[in-house]
Amino acid sequence: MHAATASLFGKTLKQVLALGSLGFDSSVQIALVAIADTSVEISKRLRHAALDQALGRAHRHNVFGDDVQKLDAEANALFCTRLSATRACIAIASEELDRPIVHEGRTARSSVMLDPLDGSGNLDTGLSVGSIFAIHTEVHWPSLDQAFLKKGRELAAAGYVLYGPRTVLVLASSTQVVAFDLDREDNYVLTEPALTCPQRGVTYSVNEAYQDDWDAATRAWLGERRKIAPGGARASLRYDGALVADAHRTLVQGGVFAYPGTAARPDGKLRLLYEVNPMAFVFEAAGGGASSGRGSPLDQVPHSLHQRAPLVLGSKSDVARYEEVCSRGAA
Ligand code: FDP
Repeated sequence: MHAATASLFGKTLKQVLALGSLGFDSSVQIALVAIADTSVEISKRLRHAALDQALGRAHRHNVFGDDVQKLDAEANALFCTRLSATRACIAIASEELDRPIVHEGRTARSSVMLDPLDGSGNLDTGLSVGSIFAIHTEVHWPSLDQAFLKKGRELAAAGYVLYGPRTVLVLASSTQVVAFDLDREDNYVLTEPALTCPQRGVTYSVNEAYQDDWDAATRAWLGERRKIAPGGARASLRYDGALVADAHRTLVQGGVFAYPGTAARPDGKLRLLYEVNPMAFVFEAAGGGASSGRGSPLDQVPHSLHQRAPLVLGSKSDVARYEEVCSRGAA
């Protein structure tokens, strides 16, 4: 267990940040509090969404061509309003915004990237969804490129909120990962002082319906992985269809999550800045691995805000095996 965080069990997120235990500067702390407070609102909104008739389509598409749900739009507005109000935030980029929000003239230091409501295909059925965030910090007033088109490796913080039977906020610095549960008084209370991804796990998590469209190496890897898990155990398939839910299970229990590219979409579906990098940052800080086929996505210099990237996340041995098979072209 990480010595610095072992004694924090039961403390609130605000107390943990104020103690400086995770090493975040004040602009990151302020942004994190705004993100956490917004997620509490979203969690409540989700709980009563059917009763409030808040489910269903917003009848428009986002920059990716996705069918926007009413709750996607609402979650995005809640995050942007609260983050903008903190004044600690210089710029906000979101999966639901064509262009980032930029607060010119602020001396603030943090720029935030968001997937406000991930897995929104699960909304109508009441299954788990999430919010994903990542934060860069700046010393000087940045151009948009400087603010966002930086390697994921340079992130100051990243994490996600899982809205399931429990509302769980997972938060990573570059060296440690902690988790908080939302309590009855709507405080995030630390329940995992040092999350580490197990070195192996039986589960693989992938939308196998696309296998005919994967390249030969990915098909060979999955063919091998579905028969036998690392260590010789029998493999098991779990797929929730929401990245946050599938990644969280993989982080806690080990195994592997994959959203590879296909012939039609070589970069897959997941967005580098809003989904792939935040998750890769969490997994690597937790001792797991992340790959886009040729190394970690965190080492990729983004060329555009809305670019996509293939993603394999999970136990180190699983991710290493994926890279090995990809580097050979096929097993
Ligand atoms: P959704 O479209 O429901 O928002 O990138 C979004 C995402 O969900 C991820 O959360 C999820 O892992 C993936 O898409 C599921 O895509 P498939 O339906 O193609 O499996």
